[in-house]
Amino acid sequence: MRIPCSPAVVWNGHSYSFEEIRRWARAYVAFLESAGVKRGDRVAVFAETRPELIAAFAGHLSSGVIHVPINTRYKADEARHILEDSGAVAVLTQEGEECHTVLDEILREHKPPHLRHVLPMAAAFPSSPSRKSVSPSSPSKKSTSSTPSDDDVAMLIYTSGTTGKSKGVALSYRALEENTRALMELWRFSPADRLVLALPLYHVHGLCLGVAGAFLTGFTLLLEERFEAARVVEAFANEGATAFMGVPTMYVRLLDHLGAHPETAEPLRKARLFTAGSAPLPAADFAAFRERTGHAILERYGMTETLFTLSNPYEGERRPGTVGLPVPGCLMRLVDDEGRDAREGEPGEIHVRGNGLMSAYWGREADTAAAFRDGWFLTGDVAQRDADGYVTILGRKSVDVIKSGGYKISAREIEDVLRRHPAVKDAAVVGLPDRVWGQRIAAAVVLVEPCDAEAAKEACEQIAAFAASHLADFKKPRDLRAVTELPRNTLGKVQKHLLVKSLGEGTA
Ligand code: MCA
Ligand code: AMP
Repeated sequence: MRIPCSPAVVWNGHSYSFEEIRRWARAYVAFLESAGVKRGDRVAVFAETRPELIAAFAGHLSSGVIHVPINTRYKADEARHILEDSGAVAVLTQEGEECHTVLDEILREHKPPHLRHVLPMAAAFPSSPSRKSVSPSSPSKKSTSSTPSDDDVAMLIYTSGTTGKSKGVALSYRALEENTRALMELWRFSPADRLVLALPLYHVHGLCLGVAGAFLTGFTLLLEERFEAARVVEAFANEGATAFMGVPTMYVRLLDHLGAHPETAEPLRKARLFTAGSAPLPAADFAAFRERTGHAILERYGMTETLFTLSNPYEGERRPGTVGLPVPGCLMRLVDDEGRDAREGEPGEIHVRGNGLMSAYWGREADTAAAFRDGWFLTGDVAQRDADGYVTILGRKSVDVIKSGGYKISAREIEDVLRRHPAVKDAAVVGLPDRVWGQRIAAAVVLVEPCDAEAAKEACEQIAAFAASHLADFKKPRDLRAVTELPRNTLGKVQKHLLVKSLGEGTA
């Protein structure tokens, strides 16, 4: 991927040009080479957002090292799984951060077998991006690795599914470049744009549409370590921001902020574009945002395995509650339970072909084969199509896949953790509807020893604390209750829709 020569990143008031990022990336690649890291090796990044992460991604892309970002909220078990499963030979980390402490814990307990290097940020990058080199190798020396080819794996992004452990989605250079370019063109991004990027850099939403988008288009990233509504507004008021991409939870928070400080809506009116994705944007929030800012949020749909496949138009109607039409280079079918194309207005599973399809689930041939039928990727999402082609997402085939705050969460993974607690005989996890988070995690547990209400409450507190110590905060059950038994059908399968009802009504 060619990296342009214009302003690249603004961070804490400092501006870094693409040339500076490129130089930084070259020095970093030389540093990796001096550590024996080769093309095709996996290098994990387990550190909070900062400009070095942009340079690390650029360095990995330019040298054929496979980029493996790890969610910075992860606890030791979760991060260890990614390090082991990806076979990462090195991990980039920032001393003093929580991720570094988690990494220490992982290394203390049992070092992932392939992991040879822990790369502290300070050693991997010079203190100033304009400094020439920090490595024994010359930064100007041409990389010993040959240029990666389009079909090489550019990155492994871990995502949850219906099974317990997350899977590494292998995305090629071609998928990354072609799909991102299609979206950038569709949404008219240009070097004149300044995108407020407060999305995490370990998922494709922020990494592809944000960072790779900037690499391909040459726009400027107004980079934020984390999302804060006030900072987003500030970027539009004082830093020339033109665009923002967010998950629906961020828009809920922005709306709350605009409600509390109505005067801050004015600078947002000047913006060029607001996009939303990763979870359904409620039509009411679309309407409220339009009323406050004059902007119709452009909602689109995607998935780590397929990248971004459906989008409302840039020009033309952005229809609330829908995810629009296929992105150029993508095809979509809606397939009913009988395997036939669903009729207009009828529900069907979204099957996708297109420029952003993953190469494979890393090291999982059977899972990869099961995810495709005749070259179509089966998303598990259910939708319907209007007469004029607009697609409305209706839900998911599996209740075991939960989206909370834009994060995909496996109910099974949480259940597996709950069942490891000695007081738990059985457990079931569901997502309950939630205005802010989209879905909120709730759990019902059957205790090993039946007990009175007071003792059950105490046991639940202990189980919740146990879950919280093993799971990232966003996976932690927000509501955990003891029940005498789980509702099961005659085949023994937990009837989760009944649990959604009883936990939602507080009757479980
Ligand atoms: C945090 N809290 C929650 C949750 N997460 N409560 C309920 N449910 C949750 N899921 C609570 C915390 O416990 C804390 O509570 C308070 O909220 C603030 O937590 P914090 O972690 O600081 O929240 P945050 O950092 O502000 O995070 C909210 C967020 C974040 C910014 C919306 O969730 C986020 O960045 N989401 C984006 C994920 C993403 O990029 N997804 C894209 C995947 P207390 O204050 O009581 O301690 S890619 C994808 O989906 C496809 C391809 C696509 O189409 O894009
Ligand atoms: P992830 O695995 O994190 O990439 O999440 C992908 C999933 O997010 C999709 O399969 C959908 O269930 C959901 N998703 C993404 N965008 C939207 C959207 N605009 N509306 C509804 N669901 C969405």
